[in-house]
Amino acid sequence: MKDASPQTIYLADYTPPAFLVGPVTLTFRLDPEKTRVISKIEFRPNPASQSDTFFLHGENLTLIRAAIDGQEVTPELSAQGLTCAVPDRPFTWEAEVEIAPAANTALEGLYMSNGMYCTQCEAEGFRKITYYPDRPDVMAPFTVRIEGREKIMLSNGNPAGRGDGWAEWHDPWPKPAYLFALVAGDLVNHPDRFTTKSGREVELNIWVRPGDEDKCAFGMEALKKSMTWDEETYGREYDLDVFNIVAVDDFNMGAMENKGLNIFNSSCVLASPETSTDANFERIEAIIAHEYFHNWTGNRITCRDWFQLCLKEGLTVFRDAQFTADMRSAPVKRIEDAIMLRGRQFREDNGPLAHPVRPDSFVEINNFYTATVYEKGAELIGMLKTLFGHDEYYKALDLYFQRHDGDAATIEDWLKVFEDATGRDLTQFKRWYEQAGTPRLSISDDFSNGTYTLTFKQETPPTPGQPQKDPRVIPIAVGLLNPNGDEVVPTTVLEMTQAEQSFAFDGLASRPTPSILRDFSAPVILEHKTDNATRAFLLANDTDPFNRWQAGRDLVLDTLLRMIRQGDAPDSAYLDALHRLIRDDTQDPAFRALALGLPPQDELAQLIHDAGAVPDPQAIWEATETLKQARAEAFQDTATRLYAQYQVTDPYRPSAEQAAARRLANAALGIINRLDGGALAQRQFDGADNMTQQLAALSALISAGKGDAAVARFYDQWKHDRLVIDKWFAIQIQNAAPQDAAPRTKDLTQHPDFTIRNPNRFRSVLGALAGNSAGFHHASGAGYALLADQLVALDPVNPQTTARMCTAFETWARYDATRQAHARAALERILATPDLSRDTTEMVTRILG
Ligand code: 0A1
Ligand code: ZN
Repeated sequence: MKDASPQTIYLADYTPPAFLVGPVTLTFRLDPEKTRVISKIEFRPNPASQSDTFFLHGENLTLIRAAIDGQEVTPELSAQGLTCAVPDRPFTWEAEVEIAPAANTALEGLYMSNGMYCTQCEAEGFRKITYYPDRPDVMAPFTVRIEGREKIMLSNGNPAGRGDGWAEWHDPWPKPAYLFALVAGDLVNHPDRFTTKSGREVELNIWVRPGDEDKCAFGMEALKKSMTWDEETYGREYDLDVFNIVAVDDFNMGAMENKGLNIFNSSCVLASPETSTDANFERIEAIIAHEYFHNWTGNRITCRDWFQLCLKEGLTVFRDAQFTADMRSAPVKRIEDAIMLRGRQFREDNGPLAHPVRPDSFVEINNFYTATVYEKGAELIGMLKTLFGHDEYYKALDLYFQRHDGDAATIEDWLKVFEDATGRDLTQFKRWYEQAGTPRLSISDDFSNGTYTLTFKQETPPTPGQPQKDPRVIPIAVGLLNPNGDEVVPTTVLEMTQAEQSFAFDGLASRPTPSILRDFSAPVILEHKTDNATRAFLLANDTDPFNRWQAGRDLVLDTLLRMIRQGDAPDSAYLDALHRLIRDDTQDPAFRALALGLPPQDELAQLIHDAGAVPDPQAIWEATETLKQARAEAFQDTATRLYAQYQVTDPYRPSAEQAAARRLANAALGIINRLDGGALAQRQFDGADNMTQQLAALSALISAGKGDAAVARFYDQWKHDRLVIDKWFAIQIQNAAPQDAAPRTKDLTQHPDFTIRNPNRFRSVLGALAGNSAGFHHASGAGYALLADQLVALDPVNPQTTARMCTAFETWARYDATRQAHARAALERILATPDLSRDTTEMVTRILG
């Protein structure tokens, strides 16, 4: 049954394009208020299509003139595009349109950021530039001429000439319109070169606003490492003479993989030790890699339609995760990814916005750039690699590149490649792409006559529109440990295919301790009723670093849940086990810092909800505070030692090793800070020569209630640097106590540097509020009301960012009646706003359920 809404688009309705496109020539006459776009496009009827309707997408365009084969025509215009009578043979389409980039605050299509022209065309932004079949299965080579007074004028592909007031670019690789890009402005570059393995000389540039030149070196190194890594790991070489990256301040997402001209949110490329944290450096390296890797997984092989988004995104996220694991620490990366997946994707899968990795319908595709499509999509690739092993995985990938280069492909094509390369049937595996929801895996075991049997049961709760779920293929990596801590059975991948299934291990002298779901081998929730002694044993002895960390996490969850539910005191066995670990200097400092991390309060709320109770965010916050205090008292001496021992004395480098030391030292600072009233934090703040140290100290000072002077000084020091000021806004809200979070946020929205026009700034303030779980969900409803006010104001300016931020409300139905009433009122108020965008309407409607 189809939705009554006329705008819902269904995967099942896909039909091939009626016309195919040959070379595209575009001329831009730049002007902030009236840019002219002149297009010349070769069309030919598509023999694979039943339709002869000539339809071109186009939104907010003023059509000046249109012609077919040189003859003026008068197309029929609508809000979505145009139709026109055309000959039944190849023909040349020409059009001239006018657009107003300076008035474009939605940041889709051609817009202006700080006086610079730039574009964002994914997913459907090209139709705001000119009339075109704006769908990813229509691919063409582009030639672009830019006319303007800007010093630097860039587009996709290779430079094809430039002169006074003009520049030309030619992109020989057929591409869909969503990969089109244009940038023009008074930019400066950080140049470099790269020679590909077959000897192609590539000119590399990072283009930035004057003043940002000194923040490009790290990004450039990351780019070169990515290029080498993709050659060595996947055999993929770069295919143009230039690779340009541009940093833009006003950008809705992280970055965009436009062919040969990646456009980055400046926060995802600019880096310096003074202004960026270790975490920023790691993220920048990963995003540069991600966009670069898209050149093959996304650009050379693209998606047939937007339902196939995970084809490029899941695979590219998987590839960037492999890259980070290779560049840094693989276990640390895996643990961080699992934390992120549970925090964002499991939450999505569990709520009103749950959707399959490959959705089968949407209203606004921009609302489907989600953790499910990206991160769960990447987990599915990881499971294929685990199931088939290294060699078969790369055999399949070679076949994928060979078979589909130049194609707009589907998930069916992708799975067929694996089937053909491995001889296996993936019919059941495909359910991972089609069924939403996180499977829950419960475990029981038995030991008799030397045989140890593990029995697993899988169950996926219903999700919107999908009441019934079928069993999935789940790769469960398992190892068995002896009572003395030795591993008796090394990691073995069990392939679960049934709703309930047993696996036996024989020849064992005694009952082993199982280590299940090693390296987080599948994106499932383990329901393993084990005891704390076993968890402490695994924390001390497991050979799998992920499961060692998981054992620690299970211990802390157990104590926190008992504190919240029963008012128990912090568990001393947990404190002892953690203390043993952090004292052990043979352990990786990054791993110890991760073990000191506490579960997100939102995740605790979800667990309490899953167990059939109503979570109280205030009680969760209080328990977390009590536990932190107990840890501080128990670990004081160790923390003092660790803080001193892990100070980095060498000059700052954003390396994994240095970052690990700073992370552990800053975790120790957080502990000491609870006992010394902020004295050490003040010393660190005063002496810090890098942002990692300075921000950790500032955060500690605010938590200790001693932040006022430091907050003011930090602002004074950094008021010229927009990215640092984003941090300044966020940290004050992240560290606010529950009752202070909304009032503090409200004050900050009145600060002269707050603006809803810049997505980074909006997110740094309102995103920080949404991330302060007890503050946002405060029983007063002030958090909900404030976010609703701001979203109502933002929607007419920037629908895409408004819609994304609505996800803050996705868990509203977990809470008590008072909170629910406040949340519902806030959501209904948003929905009742006149002329609310399609983006936000879809999100709020789905969230309300
Ligand atoms: N494809 C980009 C992310 C991106 C997606 C959508 C956008 O506008 C709706 C913009 C950027 C990536 O995966 O990096
Ligand atoms: Zn991507």
